[in-house]
Amino acid sequence: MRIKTGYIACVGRPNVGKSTLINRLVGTKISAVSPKPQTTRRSIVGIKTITDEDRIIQLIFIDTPGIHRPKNEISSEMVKNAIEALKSANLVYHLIDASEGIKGEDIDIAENLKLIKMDENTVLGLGSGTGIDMRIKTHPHIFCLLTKIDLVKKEELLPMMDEVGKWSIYSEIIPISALRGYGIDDLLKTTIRYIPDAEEILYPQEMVFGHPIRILIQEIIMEKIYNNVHMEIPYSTAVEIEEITERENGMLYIKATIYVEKKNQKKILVGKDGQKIKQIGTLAREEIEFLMNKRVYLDLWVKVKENWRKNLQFVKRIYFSE
Ligand SMILES: Nc1nc2c(ncn2[C@@H]2O[C@H](COP(=O)(O)OP(=O)(O)OP(=O)(O)O)[C@@H](O)[C@H]2O)c(=O)[nH]1
Ligand SMILES: [Mg+2]
Repeated sequence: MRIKTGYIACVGRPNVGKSTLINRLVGTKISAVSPKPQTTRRSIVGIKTITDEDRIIQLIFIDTPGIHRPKNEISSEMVKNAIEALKSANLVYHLIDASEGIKGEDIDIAENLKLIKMDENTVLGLGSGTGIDMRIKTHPHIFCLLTKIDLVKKEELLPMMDEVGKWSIYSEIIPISALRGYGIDDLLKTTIRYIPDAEEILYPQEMVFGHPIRILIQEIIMEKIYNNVHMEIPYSTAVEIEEITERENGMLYIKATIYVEKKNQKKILVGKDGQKIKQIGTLAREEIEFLMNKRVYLDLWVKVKENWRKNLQFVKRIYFSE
């Protein structure tokens, strides 16, 4: 039996479709998606295991926070977390949103990726304050994925493919639409060609989510907030899962606290007569029930924690510890 396995890090600017792609590749929702940039706050590991007659292939995808210029403790930790994911990668997908065209930030990321391909010891500076000493062992191949091609005409796509080709960084350039599923089979087939042989697979075959279940629940609640609450408020929101208990009747009891930074944000999040928080709770509960195939009681609390985004200890506790 031949075994192949490897880590594939998915990086790019915020909102280019990294999480949508990861969900599509592993075949189920594991990472939050929203139209707002900076939805993903920590790297999320999703696993796809393909078995056929004579081989097992395990692809370990790492979704990462969008790389941007950080403004506070949480965004700087997010960018560091994204860059850390490159350290273990055998292959990197650099996503560029074709519907928006190539931006300066895409070029900055590409230039930094070029360094990790070539140098043993690289200090990556993707955004100020994020210089990270890389000590690359893997020298990953890098694919350019031009995303959201369902929104782009062919005449517009071809010049973009030419342009990124000139950068001489990418082993492959593949246009995709993660939303519609275009180009995904081609991407998977090509990916498998670049994944090394291995002695054994790293995760059990049936596993798709590489973290404790608490983190999946946190992602789901966060996603409902990003998609249902007014403009800036999701950015001031943090979700902490405090308890998950299986009750005797088989029901899962989940207690979560949603932190906001100011009193008036709490008012908006709770809504008139508690309508907003109830809507978020219902949407999140339905999705958790679907994913876990269990009845769920979701107990949501809203608390104010002033300026938590600048509180490194708090940020680490909620998002960067397992
Ligand atoms: N039309 C179209 N929209 C897409 C596609 N892929 C993603 N989107 C949309 O783009 C938005 C951002 O998608 P995400 O997957 O959250 O993007 P991301 O790169 O993970 O964003 P961050 O986590 O904020 O860095 C969402 O509204 C998606 O529905 C696509 O192939 N076509
Ligand atoms: Mg994301």
